[in-house]
Amino acid sequence: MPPTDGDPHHAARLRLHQLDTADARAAFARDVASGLRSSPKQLFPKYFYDELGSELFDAICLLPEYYLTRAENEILAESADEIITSAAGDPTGSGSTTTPLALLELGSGSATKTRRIIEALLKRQGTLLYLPVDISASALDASAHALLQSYPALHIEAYASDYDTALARLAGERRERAERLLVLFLGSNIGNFDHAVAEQFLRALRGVLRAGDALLVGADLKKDRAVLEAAYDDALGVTAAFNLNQLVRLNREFGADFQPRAFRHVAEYNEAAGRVEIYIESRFAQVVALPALDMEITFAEGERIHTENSYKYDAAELDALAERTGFHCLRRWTDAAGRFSSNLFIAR
Ligand code: AVJ
Repeated sequence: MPPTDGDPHHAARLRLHQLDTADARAAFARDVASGLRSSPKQLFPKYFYDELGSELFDAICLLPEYYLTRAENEILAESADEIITSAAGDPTGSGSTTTPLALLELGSGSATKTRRIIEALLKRQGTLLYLPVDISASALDASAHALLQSYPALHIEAYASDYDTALARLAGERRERAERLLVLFLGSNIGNFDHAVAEQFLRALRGVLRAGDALLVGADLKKDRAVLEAAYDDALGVTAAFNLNQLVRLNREFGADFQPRAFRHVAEYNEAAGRVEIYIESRFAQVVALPALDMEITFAEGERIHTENSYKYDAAELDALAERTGFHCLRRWTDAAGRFSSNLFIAR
């Protein structure tokens, strides 16, 4: 461990904004009630990430079948310097483009992969302002302290929030900032969005940026069904636990009586739609009570709750996505096995 800097709680270098509080719980309750009343039933992936859910996702990233994290980490370890010089509009790497970059990350989680980018930026400009946004306050708090411990020249302004709330807040603050921005949207987080929503989201993000700002988008690539389905239904059952944990969360937060063992995890590649679909499937006919929402939910045998989509892309789709949303895809890096892509979008 590096020596402490006389500020063990990092108070001077950390500001943590909790943007979602009372409203967030009411919105969660509304989403659950309407999602479980609709047909087919659905729950939203952002609700996977309670404290246990965030830990289970970190475990997923270590699974042999879940190649995405390792592939993206390989790209970032190999090419962080090149990514930074391209993002800074400084292809020779001479540092001649002197305006420092600030780093905004959407869905930062444990921010392990981000270290490669942070190190490259610190090497280039000496200090760095890092603005992580994550729905999980616990993950945000833990990762911020770990990063500040590692990097004495780092300052962090963290937002515990969903993306929309954070973007609305950052839009106001962007105007006052002199730095150029590099935005990270890593790990195939964009894969949770339907195509139309992904476009809307990138346009909203573009609205927060200035021309020349950069966005690094991590996107998983289309590939063999067997590889994709194994990545989302691993042999140890960690992804199943991650998915079914959403029922455990409903038990805790809304007094529901879901029996996780009465359901199974399903992951199917829908090749026509280009996405892996994740479901919670009822093993038999049953009725579940949700007292806090004053609801009873009936399941037929085999009936499913759709909990997540994970879209897979190809290069042409990513280039087109950039053009349609006010960006230009300047460069794309892939891992040696060609499974995953890191795409550098520049705001036009
Ligand atoms: C966090 C959305 C990138 O889709 O690969 C992993 C979530 N779900 N295993 C993904 C997830 C099941 C993950 N993202």
